[in-house]
Amino acid sequence: MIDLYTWTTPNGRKASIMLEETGLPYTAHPIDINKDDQFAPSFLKIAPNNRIPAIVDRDNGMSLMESGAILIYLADKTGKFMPKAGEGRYKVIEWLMWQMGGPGPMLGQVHHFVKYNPGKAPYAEERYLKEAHRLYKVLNTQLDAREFVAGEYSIADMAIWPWISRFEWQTVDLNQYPNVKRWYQTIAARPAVQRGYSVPKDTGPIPMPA
Ligand SMILES: N[C@@H](CCC(=O)N[C@@H](CS)C(=O)NCC(=O)O)C(=O)O
Repeated sequence: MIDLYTWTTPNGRKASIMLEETGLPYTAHPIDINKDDQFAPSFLKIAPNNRIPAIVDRDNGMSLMESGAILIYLADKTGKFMPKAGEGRYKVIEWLMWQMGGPGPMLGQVHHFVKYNPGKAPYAEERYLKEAHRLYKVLNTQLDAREFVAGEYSIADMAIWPWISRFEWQTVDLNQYPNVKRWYQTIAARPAVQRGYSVPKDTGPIPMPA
């Protein structure tokens, strides 16, 4: 049994989608980051960076924060969605790290400046939108000859997809990136992804491109 501490954000959904995909039993505990639940001393004991997601594995008592670490842990625990060794494993880690260092922080800045504070910082809006389009182009190119980013459907796809699901916030037209659009729709159709998207509460249907 896994305890998942999460909220309805891209980083949180990575973990709930993986838990749904693996079929591991888990309990979701909402950490409402709009109400500062992430600063509660009980949460800081398992997530000292005061950010979601975090898990506690009741099988061994281990706690983990950082979505990338959580995905690797759950893949290793179940033997699913990441090769156990060899080049395939490192390709999955490569694209997982690309997400952690690229789309996560950069698209997060797009949400901050373009969606929530438009017109306040034109330089930042231009800078982060330019970077967002660069990252979408990289992803589109990677998906040119592949169905998924690193071979088989993996934790790398599960890490990237929730960030792309905010394409409307990012003012990105997925029709500009046809491989990303096809990949996005394929993953959105997975029942486990649909269930994981609604954890810890339903926020409406998955956004779909026109
Ligand atoms: N690198 C972290 C980032 C986690 C993160 O930024 N989580 C956001 C929600 S998506 C959060 O908890 N924000 C709370 C806050 O800003 O105080 C991860 O991948 O787990």
